[in-house]
Amino acid sequence: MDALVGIVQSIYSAAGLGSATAGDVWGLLAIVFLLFFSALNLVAKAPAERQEKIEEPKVKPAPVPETKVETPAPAPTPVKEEVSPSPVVEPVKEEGPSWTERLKKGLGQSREKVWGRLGSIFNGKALDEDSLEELEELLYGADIGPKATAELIDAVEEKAKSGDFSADDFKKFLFTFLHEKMDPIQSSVNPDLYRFDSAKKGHTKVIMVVGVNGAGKTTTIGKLATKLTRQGAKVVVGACDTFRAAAVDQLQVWCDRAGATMIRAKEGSNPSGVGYEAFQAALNEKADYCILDTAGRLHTKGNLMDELKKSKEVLKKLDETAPHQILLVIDAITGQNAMRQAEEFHKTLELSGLIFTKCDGSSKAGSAVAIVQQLNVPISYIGVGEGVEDLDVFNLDQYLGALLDVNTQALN
Ligand SMILES: Nc1nc2c(ncn2[C@@H]2O[C@H](COP(=O)(O)OP(=O)(O)O)[C@@H](O)[C@H]2O)c(=O)[nH]1
Ligand SMILES: [Mg+2]
Repeated sequence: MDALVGIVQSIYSAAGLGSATAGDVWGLLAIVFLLFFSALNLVAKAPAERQEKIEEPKVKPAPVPETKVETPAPAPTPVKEEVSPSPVVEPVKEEGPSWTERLKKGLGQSREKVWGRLGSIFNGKALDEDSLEELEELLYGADIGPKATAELIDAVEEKAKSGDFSADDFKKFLFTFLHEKMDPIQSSVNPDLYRFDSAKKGHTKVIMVVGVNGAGKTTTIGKLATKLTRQGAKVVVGACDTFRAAAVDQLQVWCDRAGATMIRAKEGSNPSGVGYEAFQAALNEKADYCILDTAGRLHTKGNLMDELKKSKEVLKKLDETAPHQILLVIDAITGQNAMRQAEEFHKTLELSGLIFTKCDGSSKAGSAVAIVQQLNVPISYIGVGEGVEDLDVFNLDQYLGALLDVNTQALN
């Protein structure tokens, strides 16, 4: 203690404060202890405060990752799934009855209401005047056209009068007669266009599809695109029906299912412009086919028919051999009016082929014979329903066999 008093006395003397006592030393010691503990306290608090300060930035940046997490939520991922329907649309399956069965069923009405009844006129006896008249009436009703009907009656009259014909003979006779009329024209169909040959891959063929509204153009193009892509062909479809948005959407669904690219109209485009753009896109993509779905129009509307001609001509700027096919879709139910449609479209566009649709819902399937004969244009495809499998390449033997209920194998 004395030593401490000495130290304090020397500090007091230096400061001119007089003599130091033991009480002063205790007081000073108490102050020193107080200062020491408060310093200790501060040191102990400091790390905790520092920790708080370090943790602070951890809390603050949280909103950033939060926004980062939120961003993908409205991001295009789910939208993309909607826009790209390819994984959503179920693949078209080849199922159900065979084509021959479908065709036979489809032509059932024509066969039963018209052609089947023809056979019943022949019962092995000679035909009298009444029976011949009935025959004539039925043939006119079958819509094979006045020319074929007149020729058929002439040919049958002599034979029938002699009583040589049974119902079966007559059917076979009809088969041969119609076959001879149509075969030279039908054999001009180029199968390359519908049966894809991978050896010719990359040479773009343009198929222009025309016809009146509701004939079945879009549906047929959808079926055709599906058939071609299934064979490994690359298909681009041009939606040239710029008048009806619903028609474009309908085509889009088919194209998505088929795996075909669809080219839509840009705003303000005219129909021939869309055809041109689609063909250009097909060439760029080295597609095998470019199928153009044109807007339906009445064959009597001159300005619309001219527009179609323009759409055809403009394609030649890209390839002077285009379009490689111009196909007229005819609804079989149309009957006699189908002939007038076909004549007008052919006059404007020089058709290369016909597609007969809805042969399943009509007893007028015979009109195909008259049109082929009159126009000298073959039937390329025939449709007997709304599904993909209800369309196939027109085969004359199959068609006549199904229409007349003749076993074509027995004939050969
Ligand atoms: N029963 C039947 N309906 C068909 C056939 N082809 C097309 N259709 C239907 O006919 C309607 C009109 O067809 P669509 O392709 O829109 O005609 P577009 O106006 O010429 O394009 C649609 O309801 C099709 O499903 C066919 O061969 N048979
Ligand atoms: Mg259409």
